[in-house]
Amino acid sequence: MNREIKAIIFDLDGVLCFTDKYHYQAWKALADELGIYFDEKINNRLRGVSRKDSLEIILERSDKQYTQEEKEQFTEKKNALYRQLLHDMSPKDASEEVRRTLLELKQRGYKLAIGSSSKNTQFIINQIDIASYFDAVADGNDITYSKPDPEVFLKAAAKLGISPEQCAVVEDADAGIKAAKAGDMLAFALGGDAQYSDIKDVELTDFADLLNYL
Ligand code: B16
Ligand code: MG
Repeated sequence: MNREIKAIIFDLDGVLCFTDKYHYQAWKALADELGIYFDEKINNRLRGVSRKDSLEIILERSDKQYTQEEKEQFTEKKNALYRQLLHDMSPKDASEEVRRTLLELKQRGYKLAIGSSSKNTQFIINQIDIASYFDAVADGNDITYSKPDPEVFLKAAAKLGISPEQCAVVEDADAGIKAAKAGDMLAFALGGDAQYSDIKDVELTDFADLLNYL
């Protein structure tokens, strides 16, 4: 790597913790109610995608046209159920490997941030008790454009006061790798569909593998 990295920006869902099963349950309940087919494969397409855009992907399987107001009701309903399910999360949902690695990176002098599309980021951070590792958080509430737009990562970099080319991003979603590269950042792919990206810089074997590159 021929650039000096000063900060690392972590995606939340799929990297620091896993909320996809809760997203799945909540979207499935809504889809069932609307009589729309939905499965785990379609759910995989929602990784890193905003709530609004996720609904559009689900509605691809519907013959009906819904108004903007109806769509807003659907996303609100899904989110209410999703937040109820998030109460099941606890500090155990951030693994020892994740905690150990974050601590080591901090000790090595890196600034750490979260860059997530989720508007529930703060709630999840509190549930799994990881706030103390991070110097900044940028999330779905800070942005107009969702990944693959780089906005959320650029916001995180600005909050840290570090220039984008000195930031690395860790992502599980292809949309997140695209966002990192569009923001001129180094992109680490960790699982998900990020690992198949043609534009990722490094593919990680696991979370702690980061320590071999930084
Ligand atoms: P919310 P990330 C993303 O989080 C999820 O991967 C994606 O499935 C979800 O639709 C999106 O957040 C929005 O979440 O409904 O809570 O605002 O991977 O960017 O941390
Ligand atoms: Mg993710």
